[in-house]
Formats: sequence, structure tokens, C-alpha cells
Amino acid sequence: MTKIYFDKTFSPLTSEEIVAKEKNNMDAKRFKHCIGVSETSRKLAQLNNYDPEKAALAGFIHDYAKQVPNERFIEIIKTKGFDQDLLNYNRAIWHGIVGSYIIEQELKISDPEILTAIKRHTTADTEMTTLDKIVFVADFIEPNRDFPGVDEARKVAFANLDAGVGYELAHTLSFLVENRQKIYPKTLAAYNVWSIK
Ligand code: DGI
Ligand code: FE
Ligand code: FE
Repeated sequence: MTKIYFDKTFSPLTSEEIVAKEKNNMDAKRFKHCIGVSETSRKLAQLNNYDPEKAALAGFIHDYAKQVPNERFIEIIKTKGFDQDLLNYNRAIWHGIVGSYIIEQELKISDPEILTAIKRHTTADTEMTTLDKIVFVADFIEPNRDFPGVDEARKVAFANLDAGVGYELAHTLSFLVENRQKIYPKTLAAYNVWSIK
């Protein structure tokens, strides 16, 4: 029997079908991360008066497209009406923004709140719904995450979800600058909204 991680699928597919597709689309380590994000999303939802099962599903599928080949992302960006500036970035940015398109196609989920949370889960945005914040933060603090600052991030996020978003964006910006990585404009704009003290 397949283990079930959420009660509702927001899709004509069953939970078993979604879990099977997810498992098929990634390696075991990534799958474990997705279970962690699902469980942490459920907890954050309970703390923030949001539907826990909807959050658990969004968290579970957030990295569905993480291991999709570059060629497929590029093809979709070129042919499906995406902003062509995305081609100047890489799969770190694509797996959420283009991933939500792939999720809609393959998991048959069209709920706009879920799709938007997937789109924003890497970069965040100046405007964030409660579900956007839940998935963004859960991705950063789920139990399998281990980096300097993760305990502080957990403490901050469980006390106040908005503060959790701010903490994570400051950390991500520092990481990107430290590594001389290109900053996606939305990440920077989101930092200016959520991380300024
Ligand atoms: O998919 P995960 O690894 O679970 O987590 P994620 O979706 O938050 O992706 C994290 C990666 O995304 C990390 O390597 C940093 C990268 N990233 C986030 N914002 C930006 C970025 N990379 C670039 N180049 N520019 C950004 O603005
Ligand atoms: Fe991701
Ligand atoms: Fe993730």
C-alpha cells in the first residue's frame, strides 16, 4: 500500500496516483525532502489558520519538477508564453515557475492558489498569499534541512510566518551574493518587502 501524505488532491487523480507520479519524477532524497516540506507545511498551516491538507499537498508537490531536464524547461519557456527573460536564469529558478505548468499538465491540478505557491516557492514575490508563505518557509526549515542558521530560521518562522519569509530571503540573498550568483529580480524585490527591519 502506498502511504498517503494528504487527504485531498484538488485533482481528478487520486492521492495514490499523485504520490506514484511524484516518486517516479525524482530520486529518493528529493522525495524525502518533499515529505518533510509537506509535513512542515501542514504544521505552519495549523499555526496560521490555513487549510492543513491543502498546504500538505502543495508542500508535497512543490519540487515535482526539480529533476526535469533543462531541455524540457527551455522548450516550455520558448513555446508556452513564458517571459523569455527566464532563459537568462537556470533550473534553480525554472523548477518552480515552469514546474507549476508541468504540475498542471501532469498532476492535473489547476487550483490557482496551489499553482501560485509552486511558482513562488524559490524566489518569493512582493505579494505573497498565506499558502505562498507556508510553502516558501517550509521548504527552508523542513526537518531534513541542515545548514548554519536553520534552528534560528525554525524558531523565527514558527513564531511568525512573515518574519520567517524575511529571514529566509535575507539568508538566500547573502548566499547568492557570497557565491556571485545572478539575483532574479523578483527575489530582490521580495527581499526589499519582507526582510527590511
Ligand atoms: O528546490 P530546493 O533546493 O528545495 O529549494 P529552492 O526551490 O528554494 O531552490 C534553492 C536554490 O535556488 C538555491 O540553490 C538558491 C537558488 N535561488 C534562489 N533564488 C535565486 C536562486 N538562484 C539564483 N541564481 N537567483 C535567485 O534569485
Ligand atoms: Fe524547489
Ligand atoms: Fe524544495
